Amino acid sequence: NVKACIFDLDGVIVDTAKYHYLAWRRLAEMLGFEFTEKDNERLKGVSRVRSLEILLEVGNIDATPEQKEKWAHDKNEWYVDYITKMGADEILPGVVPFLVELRQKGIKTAIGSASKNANLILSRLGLMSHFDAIIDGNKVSAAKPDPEVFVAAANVLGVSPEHSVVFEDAEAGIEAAKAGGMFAVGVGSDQILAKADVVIGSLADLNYEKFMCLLNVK
Ligand code: B16
Ligand code: MG
Repeated sequence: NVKACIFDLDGVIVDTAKYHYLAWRRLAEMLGFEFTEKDNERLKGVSRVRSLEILLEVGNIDATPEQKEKWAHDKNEWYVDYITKMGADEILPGVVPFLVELRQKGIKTAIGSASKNANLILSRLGLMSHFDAIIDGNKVSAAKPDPEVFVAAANVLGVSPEHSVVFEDAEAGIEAAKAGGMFAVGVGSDQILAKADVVIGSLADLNYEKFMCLLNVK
């Protein structure tokens, strides 16, 4: 039985994935190559530094550590510009009612995100109070697919991995959840998230009762 639900942030709780993409694409343009949405799939759930490395690989670009630091910094400035303009309408459908219902049923909730901007996003959208713990890219060192971020979240909640469920939109995140011994719910396309225990289109498809059914089907 489930005692904790741990949510990825970008792409599960808020629609920030598009802003990450716009900012990375702008950097690629500046460096003179095209960065497609398909290329961008590889960056989902991956840390900022690792994302930059993948992007440079796609563009076939060699860079010094100083250049890399500057580009990662520029990308983040553009990204922060976008997210500070976000409104509550960019919270993904179904998120708030599902969080409220989980807690009413005594299930703990946490964020397990690779982002260093998690607190900024959650406070801007008024979502902080819906979570019992927030573990983000500032608190862990190993990036997904390493399970560290989810294991840390379960620890803070005092729940063991087998009683924890992770919601993720990225392949690296699903791998992290499975490596941590947790049940993984993929949010998005079942082609991309084939390694998940179950896949849903969005949290709008779920309420507590349907969620319990999902867990039992597996
Ligand atoms: P930042 P998540 C991840 O967040 C994003 O999916 C990924 O695209 C991004 O590079 C990473 O956060 C780092 O974000 O640059 O804001 O520190 O999906 O784990 O919530
Ligand atoms: Mg994500």
